[in-house]
Amino acid sequence: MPVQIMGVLNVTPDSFSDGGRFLDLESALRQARQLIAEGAAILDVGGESTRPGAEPVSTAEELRRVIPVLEALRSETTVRLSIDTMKPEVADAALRAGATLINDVTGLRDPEMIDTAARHHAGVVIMHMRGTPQTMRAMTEYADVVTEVKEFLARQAAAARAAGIAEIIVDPGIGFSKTAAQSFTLLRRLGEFQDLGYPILIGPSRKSFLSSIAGMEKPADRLEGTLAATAIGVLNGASIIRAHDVAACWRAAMTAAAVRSS
Ligand code: HH2
Repeated sequence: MPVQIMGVLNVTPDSFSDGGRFLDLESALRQARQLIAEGAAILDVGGESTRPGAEPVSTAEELRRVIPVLEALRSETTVRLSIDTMKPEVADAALRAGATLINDVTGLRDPEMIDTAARHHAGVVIMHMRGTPQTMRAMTEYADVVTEVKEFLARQAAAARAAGIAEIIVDPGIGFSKTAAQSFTLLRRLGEFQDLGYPILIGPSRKSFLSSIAGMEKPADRLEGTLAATAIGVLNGASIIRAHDVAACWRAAMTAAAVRSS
């Protein structure tokens, strides 16, 4: 399976690594053009931070942040547009504005999200997380993290299929209701998710699980860790990497893809 990079475009004041940088339309579009030039096949536009403890955003505010960006991008590029949201109303408006993929970090737990994707013939990224970004830090007790995450993804993918959704991508949710050790385990055992039969997406980019390693406490110091995680993920079967540093991740992913297919 070819490997693609999904470039992150956070139109938020508070995202953990790039909050506040792309809040106005012009800087968001400039960043989008940069990500496309670096090789992003998909742009993932988000208007609400999901970092641990982030403040929830109203539907109106999230729409105000993402819809103008999606509309402008749709008129100037053919790159695939994804909406990173937990709200069916935001997903619906985003799909009408030109997105074709819903990236839902709550893994379609809201049945309304499944209906929205089916109605628009959109693809979905089903990500595993327990609780919400506000509560997930205290929800990291698993008998076996891989087994439980796989079971959740299988169940949600089956519900999506039953609703007629044709394109399903699964994501174990690195850093979401996982300890650092559990995130490392998910990367090491990512190959086990191939049994599900769906393309696998991972989002290790700049995440705090890397901060458990000396020298990577700050998000700005996590590029090499991100690239190592990217390469391991691709070697273990990931076909989409969600990334802030698109050019670097693309090179790391292509190297791992060459090893995988050798
Ligand atoms: N990680 C983040 C957001 N969305 N979606 C998927 N499918 N997988 C991920 O791992 C994932 C995601 C968190 O990263 P970021 O968007 O940079 O931060 P924030 O949530 O603070 O905006």
